Amino acid sequence: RHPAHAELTATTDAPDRLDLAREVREGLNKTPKRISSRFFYDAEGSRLFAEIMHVPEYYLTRSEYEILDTHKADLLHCFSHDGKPFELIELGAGDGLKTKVLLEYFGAQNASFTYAPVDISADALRELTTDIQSQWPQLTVNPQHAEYLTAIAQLSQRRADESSRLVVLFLGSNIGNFAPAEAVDFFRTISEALRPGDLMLTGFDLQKHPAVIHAAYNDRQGLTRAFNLNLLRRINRELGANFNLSAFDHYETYSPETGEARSYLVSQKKQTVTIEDLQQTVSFEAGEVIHTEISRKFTRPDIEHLARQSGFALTKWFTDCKHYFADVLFRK
Ligand code: AVJ
Repeated sequence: RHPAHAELTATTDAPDRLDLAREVREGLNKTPKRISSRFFYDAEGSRLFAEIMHVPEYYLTRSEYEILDTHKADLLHCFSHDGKPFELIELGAGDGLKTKVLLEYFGAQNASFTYAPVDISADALRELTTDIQSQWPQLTVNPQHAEYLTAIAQLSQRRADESSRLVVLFLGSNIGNFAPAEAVDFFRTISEALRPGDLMLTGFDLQKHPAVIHAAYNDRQGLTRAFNLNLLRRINRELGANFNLSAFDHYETYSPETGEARSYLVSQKKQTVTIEDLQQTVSFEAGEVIHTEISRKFTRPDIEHLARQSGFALTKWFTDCKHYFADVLFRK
């Protein structure tokens, strides 16, 4: 497929209503109750996350932006050794805020590359694609509305150019949403789909003063709170539930011992919620929580370990001036 004007590919396996139904049926029967953060990103959730990236406490985006902007020449040199073409695949592209710094620079240097943003939010992906094609009309954009692994499997099979190198971008510390063992499995699956010489650039949020991390997930404007609560709004809309959003609160913990920031929704009172499409009622005690997200923070040894365990060599380590964040280049 070589679309001059890309469309979303037909093979869509982003989490849909049925996945949400299964997740809610199973997750709200667990103790403690839980719903995966994969379900945050409906249109409203993606919009809220785009806003979170600009709140003063959410340092992650600014730190990573600084890294990519400072090191874009070095990155291009690594991606395209000897001026060879490469295919950029971005997992969880979102609104592409940070990636545009690279696209802009790579374009200005006349680098030969294509761009395949992958996202589970169709709306975010459509906006990103339109936006990028209007800014850089010559760039080949191959958007994929899919979950990460599907996209990786497909892209490794249908490289446009057999000699081109794949460069996987996995920015924003999205890897932080995985449990440690899942992160190893995920990276191993990616490394198995790649060929020797292919690269992956991953953004990792680093461990730092716990108060700085805690504040990033508990911003004063209440955007993180709205983002977390939006999950209940989505369940109301897609599954006919009657969650009363004002009867739930946002609560965040950060443990410097495990490096895990965790988000919860807290029931403010004893209450029962009906989920019509599941023909199910769910009871909450006052103070009972639904666990909705883990955003893990890393140390350098964690990252070295992850590379080793998943069949990658850690080749470059880029960080910002505060050492809050790292973009790390792995080579297959
Ligand atoms: C998009 C997964 C990197 O965990 O920091 C932001 C999502 N959650 N605020 C993160 C998020 C609450 C974010 N990631």
